[in-house]
Amino acid sequence: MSSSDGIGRLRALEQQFESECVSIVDHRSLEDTRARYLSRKSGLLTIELQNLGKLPKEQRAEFGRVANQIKLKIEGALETLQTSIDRREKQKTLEREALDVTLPGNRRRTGHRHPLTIIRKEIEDIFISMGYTVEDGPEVESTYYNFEALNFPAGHPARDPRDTFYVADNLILRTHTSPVQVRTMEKMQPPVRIICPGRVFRRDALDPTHSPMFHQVECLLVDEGVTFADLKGTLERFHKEFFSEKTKTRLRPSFFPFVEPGAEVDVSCVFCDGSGCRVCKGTGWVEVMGAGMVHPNLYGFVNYDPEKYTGFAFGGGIDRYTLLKYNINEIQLFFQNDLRFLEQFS
Ligand code: 2U9
Repeated sequence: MSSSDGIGRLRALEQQFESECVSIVDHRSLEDTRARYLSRKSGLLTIELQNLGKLPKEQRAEFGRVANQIKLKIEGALETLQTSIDRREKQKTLEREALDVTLPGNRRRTGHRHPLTIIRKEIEDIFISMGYTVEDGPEVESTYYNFEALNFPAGHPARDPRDTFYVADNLILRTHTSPVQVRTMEKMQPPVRIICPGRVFRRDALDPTHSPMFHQVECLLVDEGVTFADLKGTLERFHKEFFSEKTKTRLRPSFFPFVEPGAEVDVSCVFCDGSGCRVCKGTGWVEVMGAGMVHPNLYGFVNYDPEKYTGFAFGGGIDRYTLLKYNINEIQLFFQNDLRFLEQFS
């Protein structure tokens, strides 16, 4: 093999490399080309250099010099290509992953309280600020706590299975939250100052203002020297806090087995301020609660001394207070879970 043949092959290789360079467009083609020319075992240029020893001695130096020159040239060209491919890939990634920070964000749908929960908490907060605590009790209740201990005589119509949901002979779904008060009195001596919010159940037909399941809040205060004036003052303060300072409260005589005397509680109409409208049917007043002084008979059931203690109690529907507060006329809306309705109360 003559030196000029050898160098000719080297130059041909150099040209072949140069023409191949245009097709190097990514890392893969770059590495393929690098391997084809420079791989340690089978690179085209490596093989030429391995054949160096077969050349006549005097030609080896020249051949070696040219081969190394071409090797450096190939390495340099690949290095430059590598840099520009890297830059191009990086640019592509940036374009692909570009964020337009001016785009409107996705609306996050967060949950919120049910209107009845909002109002229950509002009522609780008012009573807590007046020194009451909140008590809870079972929804499935014995007829003893729901009726007997509350002075309902045997055969009272409220005990009838047409009015009350029976689970077993002496077991019912509570018809009011009053059993919680009896249970609390059993556990502690006066002074007692509690409110009891919760679900209650009555066999009422569905209509815009009635539901077989609704929510009550009842209040009980027992201590020495508690009078009807304390009851009136507490009701007045509560309604002013809940509706507005303008709200007036009035009591009308009424009867409930567990209080004596008993009263129905009206507030001046929150919509017309008492001048008469559709909600108050022109009377200027809306009924919101029942109330009274705790019947002395009840103290016998819970071992309180009726000579020493007196107390007042009252109760109303949380659903009714919510209807009035938000000017809604349909109790069913609270239980249908229609988001178009519920979303208005966040
Ligand atoms: C005990 C003693 C007395 C709570 C009272 C009422 C009158 C009353 C109803 C109004 C509308 C419930 O939601 S409603 O159907 N409540 O009329 N509740 S006095 O009296 C008690 C409670 C517990 C131990």
